[in-house]
This record gives sequence, C-alpha cells and structure tokens, in this order.
Amino acid sequence: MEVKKIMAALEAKHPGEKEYLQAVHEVLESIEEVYNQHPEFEKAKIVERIVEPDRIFTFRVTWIDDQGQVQTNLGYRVQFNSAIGPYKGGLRFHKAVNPSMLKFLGFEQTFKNALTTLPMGGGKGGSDFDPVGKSDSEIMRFCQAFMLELWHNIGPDQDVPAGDVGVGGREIGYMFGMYTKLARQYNTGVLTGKGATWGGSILRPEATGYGALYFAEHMLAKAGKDLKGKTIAVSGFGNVAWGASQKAKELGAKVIAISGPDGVCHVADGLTDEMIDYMLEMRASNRNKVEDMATKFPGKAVFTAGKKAWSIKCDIALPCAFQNELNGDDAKELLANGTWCVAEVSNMGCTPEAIKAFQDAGILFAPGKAVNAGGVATSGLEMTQNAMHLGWAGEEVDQKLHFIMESIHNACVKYGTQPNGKVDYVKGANIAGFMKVAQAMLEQGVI
Ligand code: 2IT
Repeated sequence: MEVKKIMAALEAKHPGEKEYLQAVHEVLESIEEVYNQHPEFEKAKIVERIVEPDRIFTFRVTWIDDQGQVQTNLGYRVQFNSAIGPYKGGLRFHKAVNPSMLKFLGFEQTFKNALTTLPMGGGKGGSDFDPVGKSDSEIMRFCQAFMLELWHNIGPDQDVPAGDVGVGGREIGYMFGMYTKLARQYNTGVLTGKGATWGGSILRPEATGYGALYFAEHMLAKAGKDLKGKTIAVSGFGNVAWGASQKAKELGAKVIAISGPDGVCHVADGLTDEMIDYMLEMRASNRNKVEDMATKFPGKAVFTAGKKAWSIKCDIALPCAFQNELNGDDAKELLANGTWCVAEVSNMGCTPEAIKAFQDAGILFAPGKAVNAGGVATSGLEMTQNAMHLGWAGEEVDQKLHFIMESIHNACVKYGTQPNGKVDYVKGANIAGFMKVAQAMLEQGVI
C-alpha cells in the first residue's frame, strides 16, 4: 500500500470532500508500516474497501415551522462498516452537515467502535437542519419528519443511531416516539441515548465526558502526572463539555474556560457545580451563546467575544465541540502558554498542523477516537441492557466504562509505544482499531 497513491485516487473520486479525505489520510499514514507487513491484507484489498462506506442513504426531510412555512432539509445515514457488528453511531443536526462530514465521522466511528471492545460496526447520519433558534415544537416536528424516512433502514441488529452535535436526549425521545409508531413494535435497542425510564442506560448522557477524563487519568499516570489542581480549558458547552467538566472537577482539576461560537468565558476560580448544571440549560435554549454563562454568573465568568478557549493559559486543553476547532495557530498559542496535554474529546478536533505541533513539542496528545469512545461504548452497554430487557445500576455501568477506557489506553500503549519509550497515541489508536476491523473483513471474505 502506498498512501500517496491511494489518497490521489480517493481525491479524484471524491473531490472536495475535505473532512473525509483528512480523516482517511490520518489513519492510512498511521497504519502504512504495519499494513505492509501483512501481504494477506494487500491481496484482499482491505484498504481500498475499508475507506469506502458500505452504503449511504440520502433523503429529503420536509416539515412545517412555527410560522406555517414549509421547510426542506436533507437527511443522511452513512452505513460505513459492519464487519464487527451492526452499524452504530450518532446523528448530527448542524447547518454545515454534508456527505463529507458524515463520511469522516462514519470512518472514525468504525475504528473507535472497534477500540471499545464491544461488537459494533461504524455508522453516522444527520441533517443540515440548524437547531439554533428553533422552538421545541419545531425540533419535534423535524425529528418526526426525519424518522419518517429513516425508520426502514435501522434496527437493533441492523443500524443503531444515537446523538451527536445537535441531537441529545430530547431529540432521541421525539425520534424514538415516531419510530415506535411507524414500526408498531417497541424495539428498545433501535436507538441509544434514550431516557432512563424507557430503556436508556444510566450514565449515557455523562459517558463521553466521563470516559475522556478516565482516559486522561491513564495517560497522565503513564507520564507520571495526575489531574489534581491542574487547570483545564474546555471548548463548547454541550453534552460532552458538560460531562467532561463534571468529572474534571470531581477528580480535583479546575475548569477555567469554556467557549462557544460567540467567544470564551474565563472562569479564574474554576466552574462550580451550579455553573456546570447551567450548561444544560444553555444547550436546551438553542441560543448557542456562551456569553449566557457570564450573564448568569457576573464577576465569576468573564466573557470575551471572538476568542477561543485556547487563548486562556491552561495545563490541559480539551476540545469538546467540533472538528478542526483547534488549528495550528491555536496550538502555537497553547504551547507558548505552557499547555502540556491535549486530549481531543470532539471527533477530529485538531487540524493536522495542530497535531504535528503538539507531537513536535513532545507534549501529551491523544486523538478523539480513543479519548471520546466512552460515549459510544456506553451506547453499546445500553444495547446490551436492551437486549436483556433489564437495566444496570449506575455503579455497574461506571465500572464497565472504567474497564473499557483502560482497555483502550492499553491498546494505544501496545500499538503506539515508540523506540524512545513514549506513546504515540494517534498511531496506537489507529493501528489497534484498524487491525481488528481489517482482520474481521479478511475472515469474512470478499463481499
Ligand atoms: O461520536 C460519537 O461517538 C457519538 N456521537 C456517539 C455515538 C453513539 O452511538 O453513541
């Protein structure tokens, strides 16, 4: 396999699919050496097959807004790879959603899910529907119209969507309600991230953020460090940033910055429990403004318009919002301010330039597909509970989440330890995930 040749062919086939090509390039670069030691992979053309989704559904979603106007959006489901289990991955509602974004997310999801130790393939979906400024009734009508199209292509052993940016418990509820009405079956395991009284797993809302901090604990311990008293900058204020902030505080760190599309809030004394709770209200309001934190807690949170979380001096940076939200310039600023650990909690949160800057500087860096896998892992645990028609206590779920994050860290160390003894977490995560999916594809023949 030659990365350059494969990338050139993909670029010609999928021109302009920036995020998708970026995600594929990162994985291929990491696995090239190991792949070329396996002639059986080359013979079965595993790389050529693994970079293309199994199939993509595209559909029109029509709904009526509060003014009585007809609105049309595009909906998608990318069923990327089902070599190790049913398609599994979230739905993203965001105005910038397009096939490139969902293909990158589905591709990443395939390897992330392989890392979780659970039997889940990779999928992703969503819509260019923009939740910002929408009323609750509009959100409900859109979710129902979206499910009217999607329901036929999903199922507990077929494809199991969940939340992502713009899709949380509320949206999953509206979609599940419509699914049940259409299917005339109470298929609990068809979606994850459900409410706790109707098949949802305890801790699923917190799991992405909690898992990220468990992973960070292991990464820091391996480097002889810990979280106690460390300052953390977090981007975003959605579900992921909320869970990460909660756990960071619980483990003795101080979250001193959160950000949004409008700017950053500097919280010199660290987020309080009250402020962390308020993040949920900010998310539910659909205003998408981090300034609301400063308005609610004057004097404690200081808002600066147009700045990112990465402008605040911190020990640890946790991108928790969107792909490519931390670029080369941001990396320089963080490094100049003495940041010594960056853990991507968002999917592909850092640009290739930023990752290179962190790696060149020799600071701790771990990629999203390892760090944020606790979310989908807990979705996998929700599927298990649904299949057994029972629910576990929070302690049991948390214990399993701990075990999974430790296993992912171990896999990164196994496949990513360099001759100098340092761990390349990007390489480690990519190789560990790839090897599992590639081997399964090989054993299942050319299909
Ligand atoms: O990016 C992700 O892993 C998610 N949005 C969660 C997917 C899931 O199926 O829980």
